[in-house]
Order: sequence, then structure tokens, then C-alpha cells
Amino acid sequence: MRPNSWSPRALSLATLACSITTVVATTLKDVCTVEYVQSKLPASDFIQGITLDPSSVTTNVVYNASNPTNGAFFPAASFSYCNMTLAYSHNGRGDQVLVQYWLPDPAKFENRYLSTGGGGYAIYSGDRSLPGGIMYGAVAGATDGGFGSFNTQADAAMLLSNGTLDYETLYMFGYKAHWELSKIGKQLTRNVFNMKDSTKLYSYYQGCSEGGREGWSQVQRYGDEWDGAAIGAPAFRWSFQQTQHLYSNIVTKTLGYYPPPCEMEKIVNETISACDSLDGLVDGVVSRSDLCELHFDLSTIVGKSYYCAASSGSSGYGKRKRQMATAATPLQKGTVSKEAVEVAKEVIRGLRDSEGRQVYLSYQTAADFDDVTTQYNSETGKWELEVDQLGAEHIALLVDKNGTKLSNLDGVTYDTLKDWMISGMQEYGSTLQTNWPDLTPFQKAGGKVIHFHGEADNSIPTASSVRYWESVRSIMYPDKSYTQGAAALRDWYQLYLVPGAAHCATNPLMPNVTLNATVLQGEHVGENRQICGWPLRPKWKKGKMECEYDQASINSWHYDLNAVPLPVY
Ligand SMILES: *[C@@H]1O[C@H](CO)[C@@H](O)[C@H](O)[C@H]1NC(C)=O
Ligand SMILES: *[C@@H]1O[C@H](CO)[C@@H](O)[C@H](O)[C@H]1NC(C)=O
Ligand SMILES: *[C@@H]1O[C@H](CO)[C@@H](O)[C@H](O)[C@H]1NC(C)=O
Ligand SMILES: *[C@@H]1O[C@H](CO)[C@@H](O)[C@H](O)[C@H]1NC(C)=O
Ligand SMILES: *[C@@H]1O[C@H](CO)[C@@H](O)[C@H](O)[C@H]1NC(C)=O
Ligand SMILES: *[C@@H]1O[C@H](CO)[C@@H](O)[C@H](O)[C@H]1NC(C)=O
Ligand SMILES: *[C@@H]1O[C@H](CO)[C@@H](O)[C@H](O)[C@H]1NC(C)=O
Ligand SMILES: [Ca+2]
Repeated sequence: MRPNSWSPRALSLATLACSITTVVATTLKDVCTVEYVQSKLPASDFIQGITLDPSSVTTNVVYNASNPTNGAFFPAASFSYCNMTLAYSHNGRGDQVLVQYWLPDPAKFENRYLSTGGGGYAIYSGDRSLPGGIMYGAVAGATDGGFGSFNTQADAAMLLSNGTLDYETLYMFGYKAHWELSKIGKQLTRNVFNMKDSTKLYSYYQGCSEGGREGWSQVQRYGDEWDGAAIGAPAFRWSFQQTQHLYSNIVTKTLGYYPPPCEMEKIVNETISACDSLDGLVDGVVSRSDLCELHFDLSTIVGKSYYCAASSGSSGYGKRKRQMATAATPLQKGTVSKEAVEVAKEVIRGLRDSEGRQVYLSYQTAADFDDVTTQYNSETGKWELEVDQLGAEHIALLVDKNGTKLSNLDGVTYDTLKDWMISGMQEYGSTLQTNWPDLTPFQKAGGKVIHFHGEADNSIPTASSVRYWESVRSIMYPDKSYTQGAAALRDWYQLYLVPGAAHCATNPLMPNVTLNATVLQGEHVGENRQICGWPLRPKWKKGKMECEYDQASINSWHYDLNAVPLPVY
């Protein structure tokens, strides 16, 4: 998608020829000086309530960098850029917010700007996200949210003291920091590259997980901020999403069975084997978790034997809980018990209250059970409850507001989880919930969203994205039929469920497909795969993939959250 027919070099030469009084930089080195950037800063008060600090500008040229993530969100590439940072403050507050922009070589600039976000409690993901702009000729921006530094996450800044939440941090994390990042970034881009007022600057967003929530926080509030957003597995509907991480723990506690991780992994492996072919193609990937849910009975796994060698653990960035270290585990072997299968089924059913009413949705069948955390007690030789850290952090920070994580779940029941979800819905409605379903201003301004979610996500249920898409459809097209509304939405908001993919990542248990739908392993390696746009679902017929409409499958993605007294968008 080229934004216009001008070649970037022609554009910068034309600008050079026409501007006599403005300083024009034609090389990356020219652009990348403190003096040049200072001369191009927007007026210090161009956003009401903030003051830019010209003396804070830093610049350095980075030549021939390469994309370290190598393919999960954008292909590998090598590129040069100007790394520039700037500080600003909110008037009357005495704070400091840092923003970072990677500026492309003027010869490669394509009249584009990209904002990027974070993950977990981070609002910044640096060189794991910024290449996605620079490699396409866009200025790429990121913010520290005012949390203290690019390496400081919101949770570290959220409490002023026990019991006292820092509401500025909450609002900055919720949505304000991104709006300011884009506003400053777009004006700075225009100035640095001497764009004429009549030339359009195309503006985009890319982010996944918390970065996905951050993207929606803007699309839901500001119609004209971005032309397009690519949003993955958003951590929105925050109080539900974060609290549901504790649901699997409460399932094990309620059922009184704490499975060894190997036993749950065996259940996942057997589910994948059993459901692989339901999509019509045996390729190691369950592309139809809905058919798996409708047609596969997990009870058939009872009695299968499992085995996992002892492991010495890892220091972090492992599969489980992503950024956290994993403990050493002993050799595990046995046969899958009916208790473990009951845990699996209950987790997949999703949270219900003590009256049996549905409170929230859950993971798809064939996703792994990342939230079923247990720990080995070497003294008793038994597996015991281990409190899920993401869930515990939410309760400590935003419910109890004292940062003291629950060390056990004594006294916590399904109804407690429900209360936390519903009270958070009210308390964080204007900041973190991020599920406002009316996107009219964005749609009217011509904005487009590609929203994607791994169908085997083990951290944010895939059905969470389906629910939001459905909320937008029903709120914005109340008078159209389901299929007419879906078609209208497709013009500007498309949802893709990525077969087999895990949370903002490939899935080691279903390794054939990546987020860009490229076959990574096996005989079809390198081939591109089509992904069906929701509500259509993939089905291979005689070796050819079709996108089919299947009402029973669609229904299986929807939950009637009848335990919650208000609509849950
Ligand atoms: C960057 O790579 C290009 C092409 O490979 C090379 O010509 C150039 O010297 C490199 N620049 C630096 C600073 O290493
Ligand atoms: C970008 O600039 C910041 C601020 O000076 C610095 O901390 C960071 O290391 C720089 N990054 C690169 C890749 O040069
Ligand atoms: C809150 O209280 C805990 C336990 O007394 C203490 O360790 C912690 O430092 C306190 N946190 C803050 C932000 O004051
Ligand atoms: C599950 O499958 C993965 C990938 O094939 C394998 O590495 C792992 O050992 C299996 N786990 C169990 C418990 O069988
Ligand atoms: C990947 O797909 C191919 C067929 O497309 C299959 O032969 C191969 O076994 C699959 N890989 C895995 C790990 O399942
Ligand atoms: C944190 O707050 C919770 C809820 O108010 C309270 O039960 C707990 O004792 C507090 N912890 C500390 C260390 O103050
Ligand atoms: C997806 O990845 C393949 C190779 O892995 C690459 O050839 C292709 O250009 C990528 N597609 C996009 C849209 O980035
Ligand atoms: Ca398959």
C-alpha cells in the first residue's frame, strides 16, 4: 500500500527546491542532530496542558540495525534510523514523560507515522515494536507513559503509597499517554520532513496484548488519530481479563485436584491430535477450535499415559507466564486422571457463579492451560496450588491497592472473582476496561482496523475478541441482520482468528502457522495461508480451503453472561 504516487526521493528534492527559508535535511545524518530536531519541535504548548522541553532532545544515528524479533509481527529486515528522544511535562504537575521516535532516512520516508505500545504492564516495547514502522518508511514512536523511564512499567508507578493509587499514572496508562505520543509524533514528523500542509501524513498503530488494549483505547476515543490500526489479542475488558487469570486456580481449588503440568500438557496434546482433522486438513493445527469444542469429548483422554523428563527450570522468558522464571520440576509420569480432565473441562466452560450463572468467557479447546499453575512440594512429593502471578498482581495493585500479592487463595471463591470483575467494571470503566463499542467517529473519519487473535491463545481468551467484534456490530448496526452487519463492518473493521497461534506468538504445540500466515515447518514450509475473516471459518474440502458460514460454530463462541447485571461489551 503506497500512500501516494510521489517517490520519496522526488518528494524531498521537490521540497528542497521550493523551500528557501526552512532548514532542509536530506540525509539521515542531517536529520539526526539535536539542533535540527530542536528547530523542528512543535510549539512547546501546542497541546493544552503540556510543555515540551527542547533541552531534553537526544539523537543518535543507528546504521544497519536488524529486526531482532525476526518474523512474529513483521519480517526480518535491516535498516538505519535516527533514534531520537524528548521529554515533556504536564503543566502544574512537575512530572516528566519521555517519548522516543525512530526517524527514517529522508530518502526512505513514506509520509507515514506509526505509534507502538507495550505488553503486560509495560507501555513501551522498544526495538521489539519500532522496527515495524521504520522498515516501511514510517516514523515510529513509543512512550514511557511518564512512569520513570522506558524500562519502568506502569505497575511500578501505580501506587503512591499503600491505599493511594496514582490516578495520573492510571489515566496515562489507560489512554492519555498514547494520545500525546501520537499528537507530538505526527506534528514532529511533518516538521522534520518538511511536509506541506496539503500532503497527507498516513498514521498507524501496531500492538498486541496490552499493546492491543492501548490501540483500542485510542480507536474508541479519537476518530482522527490514525488511518489504520493493527491490533492483536487486546487485553481489554480489563477487570474481567485480569481477574480471569485466577479462575483456573479456583477451579483446581474447588475441585480439590492440583494436576502436574505434564498431565495438563498431555490433555492439550491429545486434544490437538483428536481435533486436527476436524478442519479438513491434517497439518498439526486445530484451525477449528469451535468444532473441537462441539464434537470432541475430553473424557476420552482419561487413562492415557504421560511422561515428562525432570527439568531444571529457566530464568525467565519461558513459555509459561512469559516473563517469569520457571521453577525446576521433577520427572512426571502417570496416566491422565478423570480429575485432571474435569479441571480442563471446567476451565474451558468459563467462570460461573454459585448460582450457576455465567460470569465470563474462557479459552478455546486445544489452547494450553497456562493459567492452571501448580507447584511441586518436594517435602510432600505432591503438587500444590501456585497463585497465578498475573491475576495476583491485578488484585494487589488495582483491587487491594497495596501491592501485596495474595500468597494463597484462602476464602476466594467463584463469587469472589465475580465481585472483583463487576466492581472493576465500574471503577475502571473510564480507564482500563477499554471496551466502548461505538466506533462511529473512527469509522466516519475513514479509519480501518485489522484485529487479530491467536485461536489457541492461552493468556487472553480468543472469545474475548469475538465478543468485542460482536458488541461493535450490534451497537453500530442494530437495524441490520447479522450477516448484513458483518458485511458492513468488514469495510473498515476486520477480525481474524489465527489458526493455532498462541498469545501474540507462535505456538510450540501447533507450529505450522505464524501470525502472517506463513507455514513455518513441514512440507508446506514458506507457503502463505489465507486466514478467514470472522465470522467465516476455515474448512478444507478436497485439499482446498474455503471460508464457510457455520451458525453452530459461531454460537459456540458466544456466552450469555447472565451473572452480570449490565451489558458486558
Ligand atoms: C550499512 O550497510 C551497507 C550495505 O550493506 C554498507 O554499504 C554500509 O557501509 C553499512 N554502514 C555502516 C555504518 O556500517
Ligand atoms: C536511543 O536513545 C536513548 C536516549 O539517549 C538511549 O538510551 C538508547 O540506548 C538509544 N537507542 C539506540 C538503539 O541507540
Ligand atoms: C505496602 O506495604 C507493604 C507491606 O507492609 C510494604 O512492603 C510496601 O513497601 C508498601 N508499599 C508502598 C508503596 O508503600
Ligand atoms: C506435547 O507435544 C509436544 C510437541 O509435540 C512435545 O514436545 C511434548 O513432549 C508433549 N507433551 C507431552 C506431555 O506428551
Ligand atoms: C505441518 O504440516 C504438515 C502438512 O502440511 C505435516 O506433515 C506436519 O506434520 C506438520 N507439522 C507438525 C509439527 O504437525
Ligand atoms: C492489602 O489490602 C487488602 C485489602 O484491603 C488487605 O486485606 C491486606 O491486609 C492489605 N495488605 C497489607 C500488607 O496491607
Ligand atoms: C510473511 O512471511 C514470508 C516469509 O516468512 C514473507 O515472504 C512474506 O513477505 C511475509 N508477508 C508479509 C505480509 O509480511
Ligand atoms: Ca488441521
